[in-house]
Amino acid sequence: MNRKPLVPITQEDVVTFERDGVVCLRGMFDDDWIARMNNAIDQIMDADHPLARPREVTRAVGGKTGRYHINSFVWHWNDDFRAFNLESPAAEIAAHLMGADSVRLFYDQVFVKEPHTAERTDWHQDLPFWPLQGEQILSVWVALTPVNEQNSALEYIAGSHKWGKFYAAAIPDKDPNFRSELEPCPDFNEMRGRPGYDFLSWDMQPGDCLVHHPLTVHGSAGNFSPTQRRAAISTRYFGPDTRWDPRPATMKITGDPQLEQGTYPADDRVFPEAWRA
Ligand SMILES: O=C(O)CCC(=O)C(=O)O
Repeated sequence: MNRKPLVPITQEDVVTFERDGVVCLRGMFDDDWIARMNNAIDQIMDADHPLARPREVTRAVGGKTGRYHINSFVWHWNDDFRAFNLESPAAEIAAHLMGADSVRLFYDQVFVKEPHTAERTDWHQDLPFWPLQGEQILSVWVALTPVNEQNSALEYIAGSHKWGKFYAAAIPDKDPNFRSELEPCPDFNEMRGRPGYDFLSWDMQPGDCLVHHPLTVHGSAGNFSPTQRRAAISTRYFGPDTRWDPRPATMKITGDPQLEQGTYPADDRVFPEAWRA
């Protein structure tokens, strides 16, 4: 299993990430990581563990058996996820793109859309529901299966991380208790074709990844493939400029870190260091 990215990250990748708020990096993870993590996903999807945080949505296409499974903070109870977050190239990729000499793991999240799943991932930004602030925060979304327009490729709106917007947090199971005073994130499907909205999306192979800024607006459609699962792990990392900011309506962190508002979240138990130059 590779520790370093299989392909060098170029200055052009960094410029693209800073300009668009997202970059697609090809062929970064070897086949062993892909096989190990696909297997790990099969293990955790139906696991009955006290720390599991599954969210299930079954909105199926035409009477079929769709399933959208999300799970978060899996590394706390699964060694494959722990290794993936701390020993795969993901952490170095994160450090390189945020220009940091060290990164900590924030958390991991699994997104599996089985064939025939109509549920979309609504347009959203990530940062509004995270108890953090700073510029050195990002996600590495690693494709574990082929990904394309039919089976729920992720879509981004280029440059939206620079709009100065901070939309209300949206969560996929639409928890009615999760309230916010912030402006709701619009349905950007209505903006397609309008000037100023550049929608970005990529067909991907297992081992490719997307790296996105936490204010970049993104979402995905359902999985309309009759056969092809779409599975990805999105690992979130932060660098030294990050500060703890547990605002109202931000998500609960597994491990319940005890941190002072405005400090660097250097809690090794909850946010372990994942990479250092
Ligand atoms: O995979 C998806 O559909 C959603 C991913 C996402 O929102 C994220 O990684 O931040």
